Amino acid sequence: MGTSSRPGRFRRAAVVAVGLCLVAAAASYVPAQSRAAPAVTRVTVKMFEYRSALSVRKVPAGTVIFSIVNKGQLAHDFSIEKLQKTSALVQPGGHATLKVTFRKAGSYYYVCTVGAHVQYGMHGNLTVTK
Ligand SMILES: [Cu+2]
Repeated sequence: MGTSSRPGRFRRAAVVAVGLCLVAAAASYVPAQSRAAPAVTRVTVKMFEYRSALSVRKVPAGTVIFSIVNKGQLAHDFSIEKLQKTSALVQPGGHATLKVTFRKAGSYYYVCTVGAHVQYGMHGNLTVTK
């Protein structure tokens, strides 16, 4: 005996193996949204004469997309000095986006580089956390 029951046992083992593979595949499947993608933070910057109002003062390290809206009567821009990242010049009523990647935590000084606007108050600090 033994030899006649082998094929059956083998088939059963194969079925179990395939079943386990399916379970493993299902367990390792993670929907795209919950995968650990690099975090992107969105910050709105409203500009007036003469100040820039950020929707948040603190962001986690990573990519930040600044949505800049000029609510003033003069053209303005938004610049992160330390990283030499400056938005396009934004006309009154206009908007622009600026994508900046902050790799290190710290304090990042931002300014409007137009004329003497920084001296009139268009500056501040954005805190980047780990
Ligand atoms: Cu300005």
